[in-house]
Amino acid sequence: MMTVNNKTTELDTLVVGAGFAGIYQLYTLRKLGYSVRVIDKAGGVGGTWYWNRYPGAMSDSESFVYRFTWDREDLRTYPWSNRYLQGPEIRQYLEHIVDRHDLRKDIQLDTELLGADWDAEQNKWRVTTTTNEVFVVRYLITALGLLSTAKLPNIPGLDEFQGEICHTSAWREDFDLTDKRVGILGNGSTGVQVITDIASRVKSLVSFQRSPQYSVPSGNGPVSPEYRQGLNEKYDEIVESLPKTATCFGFTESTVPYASVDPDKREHIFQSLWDQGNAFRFMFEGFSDISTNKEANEAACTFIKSKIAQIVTDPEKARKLMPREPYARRPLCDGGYYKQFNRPNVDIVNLRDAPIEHISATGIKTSDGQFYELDTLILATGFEAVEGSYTRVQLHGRSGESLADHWKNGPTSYLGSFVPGFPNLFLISGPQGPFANAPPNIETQVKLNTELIQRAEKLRATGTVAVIEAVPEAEADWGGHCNELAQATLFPLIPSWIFANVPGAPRPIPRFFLGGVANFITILDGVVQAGYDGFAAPLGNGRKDVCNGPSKNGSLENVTLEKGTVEAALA
Ligand code: NA7
Repeated sequence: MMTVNNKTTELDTLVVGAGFAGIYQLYTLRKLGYSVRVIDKAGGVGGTWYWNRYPGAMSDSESFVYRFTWDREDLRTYPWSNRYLQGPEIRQYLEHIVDRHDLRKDIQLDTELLGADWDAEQNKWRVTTTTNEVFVVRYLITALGLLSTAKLPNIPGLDEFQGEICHTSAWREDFDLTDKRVGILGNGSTGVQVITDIASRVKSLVSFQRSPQYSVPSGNGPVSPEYRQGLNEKYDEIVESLPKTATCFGFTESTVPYASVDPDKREHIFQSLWDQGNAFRFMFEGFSDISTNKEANEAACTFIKSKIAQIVTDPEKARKLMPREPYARRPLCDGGYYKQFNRPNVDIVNLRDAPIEHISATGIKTSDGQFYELDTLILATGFEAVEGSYTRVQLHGRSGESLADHWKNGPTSYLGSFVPGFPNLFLISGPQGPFANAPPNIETQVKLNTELIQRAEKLRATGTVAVIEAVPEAEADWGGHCNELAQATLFPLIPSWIFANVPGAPRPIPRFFLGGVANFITILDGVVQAGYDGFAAPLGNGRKDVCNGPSKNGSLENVTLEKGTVEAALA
């Protein structure tokens, strides 16, 4: 029998994941003098952008806000040339940050987290990885990403397909689509980007769509040196404004309800949003209630549908591309998606009209008897979102309960990061954290983690053992608050990765805090001011009624809830 000699490494903190979150967390903790290492299963930094190398991969947050805000000099000097960053540019940017701040020496690549167990005697996590190294650490910070476990479709015959097949998050760079007959499953953000990018160079492209979606122009294009200069001059102002907004996309969300606007001006507002581009602007900058009020939402739907009808010349293709649902998913934007369907080599199959019957060695057969011969099948079928990032690892808390077991009734946390029974564990972008532009959103969470660790370490220096642990009531209160906020929107009307469907639960459970970053920060301030409300003593005050305290002020202010709309639709 072979004996494996494990190497044990003791550290203050282990961070798992070398994307935006892991990199910033490493930076903050190292600056404070703590011993910290980042591990990542990838062979490079970048997190989600390391893996998602599919054609057309682009962030749809604008370039000026898709970066760290804490390095003001770099904000002004790092070059970028378009309104949005492509995937490779984001990887290069993160590589640059890692080098600029000399972080690479504490990043250990090709090392996958397998599991971790809380040792209640030592108050430490014992972490196992795919290398033979065991980490014994006081703090374990998981920065695994919201969307990192690929979701593969369960379609009869998928395994029989003899052509090339690839999920977009496992894209091989030698995957050549030139002159191929390509089928693509999925038309979320990823599918829309892939279709737009490859339509012109493949022999044929069939987009198999279960739920056609609303997409608006991104408005991508080069930025002028004058634009960049102007931006540089007001970067401080921009950075300070971001946490005062709900989505942190670099604009201020409207406070004007649709119904209050003169009917003659409404169309003009939609048109100017369409002309300007950007999905989140379209949903949140023109009117305050597109995502919360049925009439406002229907108006946005009608506007986008009229654009689809204008752009797509074949009425049958246009019919199939028309969304049949409210505009209540993560909003999408594109660089000319709908017009790709005017190409003779591009077609759409609406799977609600004709579901897939099976996949064979050579293609896809739908229930209307059609057979689509394919050389290549692209799966743009999304991710096991949020808690799905944790299903492949074994994390056991104080009682031995696994995180997966803890979430058997739905993914929950306190403040998006803390789970009772899992002391000194921090989930960056964990369940029920804010839904917003990732880098600034992550910065807020990293700052909170860092502050809590400092507080615990100060207590430890005085001889007081203090773990950072949410009390169960805080988690329950937070979950209730997230649910209340979600029900005040139209998002629960649509099954999407924003919600988890838990068997037996009366309604889908929100995977996010939909109250916006500004309100989230107000809540965090309230938590801190109240003596670390909702965290167990001695670090916190151990209070139970977290959301009834000063933090309650942070509810979604602009929501105009149509009472009963969501309940009725879900009944
Ligand atoms: P999404 O947004 O979850 O989209 C997945 C797409 O795949 C969506 O169109 C799904 O249709 C479709 N899908 C999933 N399973 C199937 C099966 N079995 N058959 C047919 N179609 C299927 O993932 P993305 O990767 O596009 O985007 C994820 C986020 O990453 C994105 O929003 C950014 O924030 C970054 P459905 O809608 O479920 O009918």
